Amino acid sequence: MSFTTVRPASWQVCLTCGSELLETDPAVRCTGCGGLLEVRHRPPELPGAVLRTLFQTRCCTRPDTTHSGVWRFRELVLPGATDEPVSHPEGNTPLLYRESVARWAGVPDLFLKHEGHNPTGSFKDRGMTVGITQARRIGAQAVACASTGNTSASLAAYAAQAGLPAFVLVPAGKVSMGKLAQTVGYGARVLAVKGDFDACLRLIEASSAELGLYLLNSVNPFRLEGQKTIILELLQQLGWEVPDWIVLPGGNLGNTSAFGKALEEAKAWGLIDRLPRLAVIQAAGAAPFAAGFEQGFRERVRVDAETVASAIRIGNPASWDRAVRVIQATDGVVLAVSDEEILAAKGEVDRAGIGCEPASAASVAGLRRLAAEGRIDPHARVVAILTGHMLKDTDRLLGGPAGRKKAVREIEPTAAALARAIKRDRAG
Ligand code: AN7
Repeated sequence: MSFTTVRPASWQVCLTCGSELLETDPAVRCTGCGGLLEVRHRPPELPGAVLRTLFQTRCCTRPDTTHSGVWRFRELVLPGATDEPVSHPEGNTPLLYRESVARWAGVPDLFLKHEGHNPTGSFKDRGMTVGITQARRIGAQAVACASTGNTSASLAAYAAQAGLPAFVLVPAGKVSMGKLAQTVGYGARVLAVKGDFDACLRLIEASSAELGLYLLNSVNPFRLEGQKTIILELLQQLGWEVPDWIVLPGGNLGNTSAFGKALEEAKAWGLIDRLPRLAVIQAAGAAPFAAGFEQGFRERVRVDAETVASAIRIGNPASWDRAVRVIQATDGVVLAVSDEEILAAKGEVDRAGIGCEPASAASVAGLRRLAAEGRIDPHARVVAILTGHMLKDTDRLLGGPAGRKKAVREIEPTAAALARAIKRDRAG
């Protein structure tokens, strides 16, 4: 299409061939070349300082969609949408400080942005409220995704709210019970594919259009518009003072892409005056992007993924091209950490009384290593993103049946047995 008159509030552009599509085009990829799409907005009419005040006044208003941590920023998310969004509401997640975690990471000025406080327990809700709102706008009859678990739980919840049938493909036997239970409970149809996540995504991408399913994986650019608000909200919480680094886990690289877009727009539109650097952390057994970074992104890397952090067990990240641009634009780094480092970081976050799922702890594990190696200055202000709630993946917490027996001791219902047990524990 071509724009002969005034541009609409938003439109889509293919990042590979530059073709432009209407904002309401239902295609999830470029219809010409198959490239990834990006939503572009006309710059807001209000200057940055006025926007900041507007966002602030919406924080403590009526508990409706204005109050949502996504739709509070609607001018930067989906400015042309006039219909009421499908919102829980979501977002408004805390920015936490815990001295013990900061000390362990080696960076005293560390905040943890806990996206596990979203309605279904992960950051995915921020993307899904926009994705499902867009599904409604284009008249989708059913929605679908491939998932390592969190996307499916979120899709199921928002599809239920919108009254849309939802279908999810998950790698058989590789998704935590909590995430599966959520997905089933919200009423989605779960199809366990005998293959890994990458096979699930390939399958649903190839078949969704033919089956009449609107695809809501993060290849869908509207998901990313919602996930941008993690950045907008944390900047607002910091009084729009830009941190030096933002550290996040990387799997399919949707968040990495969304974060970069949010930051570049925030700078272009006068909300902030400089960009922070991004550090993307992958699990060593699922680290194609870290391998790509090491070789200057000369070529796209794919691996067979394996890690305890099941949420990021992804070997062929869909948003690769977008994420490469973001690392280059923010002078970012990409690092792989071992499962042992991830579990050690999770232990620290859990014992600080916060808790998170293993994939989330990758950000804290990576930060510790980057600080120890001098790649992040210990005096830097850092925000690390915790992407999912502690209860999302409890399989590791109790260490299987044997570990559970040790962690949760059974006693007789007598005062003597109770006293004995407590004495023993206090003695260490
Ligand atoms: C807790 O649910 O891909 O790099 O299908 O659940 O934006 O993909 C989950 C990803 C990090 C990685 N932390 O984010 C899915 C899925 C948690 C996650 C990631 C995921 P991206």
